[in-house]
Amino acid sequence: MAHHDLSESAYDRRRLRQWSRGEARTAGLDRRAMLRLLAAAGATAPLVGAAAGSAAAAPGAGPTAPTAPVAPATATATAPGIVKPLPPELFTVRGTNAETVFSSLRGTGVLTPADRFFVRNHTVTPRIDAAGWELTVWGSGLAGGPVRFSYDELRALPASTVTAFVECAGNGRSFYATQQGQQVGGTAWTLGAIGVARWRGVRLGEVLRRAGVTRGAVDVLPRGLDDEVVSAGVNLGRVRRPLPLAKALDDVLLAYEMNGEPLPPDHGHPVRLIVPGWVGISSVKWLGDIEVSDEPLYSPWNTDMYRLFGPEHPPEGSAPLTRQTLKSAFELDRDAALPARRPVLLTGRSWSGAAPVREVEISTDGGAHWRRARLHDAPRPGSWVRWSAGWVPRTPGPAVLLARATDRAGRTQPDVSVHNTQGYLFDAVVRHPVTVV
Ligand SMILES: Nc1nc2c(c(=O)[nH]1)N[C@H]1C(S)=C(S)[C@@H](COP(=O)(O)O)O[C@H]1N2
Ligand SMILES: [Mo]
Repeated sequence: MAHHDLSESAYDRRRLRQWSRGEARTAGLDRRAMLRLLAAAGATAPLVGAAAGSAAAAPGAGPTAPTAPVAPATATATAPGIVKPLPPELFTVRGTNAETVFSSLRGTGVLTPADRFFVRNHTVTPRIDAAGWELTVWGSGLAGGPVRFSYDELRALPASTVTAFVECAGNGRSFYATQQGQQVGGTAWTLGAIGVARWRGVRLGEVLRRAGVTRGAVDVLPRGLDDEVVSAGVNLGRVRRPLPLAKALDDVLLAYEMNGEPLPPDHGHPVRLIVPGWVGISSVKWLGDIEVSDEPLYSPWNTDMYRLFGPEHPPEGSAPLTRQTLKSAFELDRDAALPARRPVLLTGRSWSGAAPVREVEISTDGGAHWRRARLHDAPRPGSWVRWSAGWVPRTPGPAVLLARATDRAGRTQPDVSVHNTQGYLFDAVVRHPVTVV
């Protein structure tokens, strides 16, 4: 298992080597591509010494923790630390987290309304006043000292919008146990640790350029303002996970709106990161500061966690996880009762972190026969497609529904997912039991 002493320096050096080798392979980004992106960025704004007018740093100011007022959230009866209501028809509470009840998405559009968007909190939702908040960008990868941006300053920068899912790396984890008989650790999500929203904000690349990112920068490390995470007696510090500069300069957004409204408290108010296509942990909520570094950075969230460990993976673990995998889900309760000889319209959604979904097949007889579902959305990267298929159940008794997606990168959901000890990236076809009555 991967739970070593996090402060062990030999361990850190080993991770350092893995990171510099492995990340480039997994993300498909090499140093040359990164330098090209950096050069393109330089065409619109100077790379060095480009602090934004009013956001310029006080010279010599240290990289101190931001000073936004943070108060503990009001506890709710069901999930301590989540602010929004969690009615059981919309959410299943799992510890500090709330999973979307997938059947509650039936009839909603591509965008997941905030009232049913899943919440994954390591601790509790902090209450942060946008007026007193600021983002600090600092580190050895900048030409000068720290640069601070107020909420209003960020909102005054050129805005971008992107429709993208946020999906937990552990979404579908419970099926390692229930479908494959394998033991895994972590929150026992079914398929509802995903939501799609239209995010509006400013490109991270824009902010990094204004902060004076240099050609020597390799990693950025966004960090949240929520409480420090204590796991098995070890204080891991505040939630933070390094991003390679190439991704940071590509399509990452500092989002301040979700579906046309200011970000709700549980989803990162006032500003969060959105890293399209990548595992949810990348999209750090309640952003407080971003370190820009001229050497690779580490945190528990890209060393011990969010990598693949176990017999089917290298002894030192896989490269840090980046892209999400491929999944499908029915908008139907498990064990739903369906009347025999009455037509039913089965609906659901499929999504992939690698490429738009190309095709969805469904089976209503446990996988003996397959047919194509009708797609209701133009396949788009970073989003999901809604689909439907008619069915007239004949024989009363138990039945198993299956849905299997194929994406334009050529990936098809397999029958079995490759096991890893922390239960990440489940991608196998999920068996959905119903009863014909
Ligand atoms: N600061 C902070 N950012 C965070 C987290 C967190 O606990 N704290 N959880 C991460 C994880 S594991 C996921 S899956 C997504 C969930 O985003 P959501 O709660 O808006 O659905 O946020 C990520 N960003
Ligand atoms: Mo997550």
